[in-house]
Amino acid sequence: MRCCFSVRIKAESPLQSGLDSKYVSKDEDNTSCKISSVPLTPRSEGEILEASNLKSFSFNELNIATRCFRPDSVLGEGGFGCVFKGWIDEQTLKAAKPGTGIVIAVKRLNQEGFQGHKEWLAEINYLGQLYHPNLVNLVGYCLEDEHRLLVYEFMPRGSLENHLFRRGSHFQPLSWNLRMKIALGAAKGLAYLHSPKAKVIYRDFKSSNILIDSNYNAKLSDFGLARDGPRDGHSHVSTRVMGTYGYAAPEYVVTGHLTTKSDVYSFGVVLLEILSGRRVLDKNRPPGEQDLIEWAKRFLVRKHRIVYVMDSRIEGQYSLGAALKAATLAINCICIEPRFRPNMDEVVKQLEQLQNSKDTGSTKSEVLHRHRKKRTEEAFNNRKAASCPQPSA
Ligand code: ACK
Repeated sequence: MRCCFSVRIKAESPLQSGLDSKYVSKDEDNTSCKISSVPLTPRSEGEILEASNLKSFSFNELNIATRCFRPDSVLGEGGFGCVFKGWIDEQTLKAAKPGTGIVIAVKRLNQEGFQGHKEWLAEINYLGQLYHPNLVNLVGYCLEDEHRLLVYEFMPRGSLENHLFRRGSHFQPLSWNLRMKIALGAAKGLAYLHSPKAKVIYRDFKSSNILIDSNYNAKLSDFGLARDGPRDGHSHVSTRVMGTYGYAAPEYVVTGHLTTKSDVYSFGVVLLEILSGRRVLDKNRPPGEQDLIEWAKRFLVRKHRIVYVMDSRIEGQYSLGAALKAATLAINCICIEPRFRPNMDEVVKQLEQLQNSKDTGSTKSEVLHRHRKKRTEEAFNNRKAASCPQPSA
């Protein structure tokens, strides 16, 4: 069981009153969605729940499905509460014996948690109506007395955060190819949210909200902070500042003006985490390295220094050209001026090109060259640190 390390900026999510209607029906192959143009605007809790087409579970059903929320059924813990593993029948969606039927993940709202009923409702409002292969599938919910639960498809490989940052000899670091696959999947999910079909700003894009299935397909989860995008003629949505430190776009933190480019910034931060294997904010690192963006910027301004940002555990799995393209994309996404950030369709295009290019493996000489440069730079830095010690924090 793990805890959510990141710090939410604010957790109170005012669910806006004007929710666009997005009535979604899945295509037969479950890969695309249609949104009817019914000009209805669900506002009340009852309307949102009704419009969602989700299964309403009783607390008792979920109690049985998770074997009474046994501690050994816990998959993890977030700001919302704990997530439990459970089983339901594929046809009837009723609780099934462990090991039979389909596996589900049951998120149980922590009564004392800082995420509340409004975020629970926002999750149902968005995930209950939007469908895309790169969004986690919400199966149903439970609203009974003080109980608030959400039932999702089970994502066997957990979160990207877990894969990138867990350490231990028995954990294999994600390969370069899988990192790029996950980045592309997450980018597609975000691009779909920003598309005219959905028009949603996700607002909490971070590695702990990206879940991974058995084939390393990435799916976005946790729509508690999502908002409808700006309406016609408006450039942004004004909101209270919410999200997670490190991932939230600077202009949004300062002005409260939310645009799709705020999500693009967060995507750039996650892409940097993917490339470097470092958390965006990490108090356990030496001063000067705790803020990933500040630290990485020093290296990312010069082409030949990009290797110093890359996760040393995947050395030799990518070419310098591919690393350069991915790092340049990350830099563009975290550009201080939102206008100069690419939109998510462009991000998807660039990541697709990166995947399709033959330019993935390093040549032997490239790897040797890189090793040599890295050793030289490290020796240089060590000498510099010895002669000029850092002031203590
Ligand atoms: O990284 P993890 O193992 O994957 O720990 C977190 C934790 O719960 C809090 O979010 C895990 N989790 C969340 N949703 C799911 C899901 N649908 N399937 C599997 N694990 C999940 C997540």
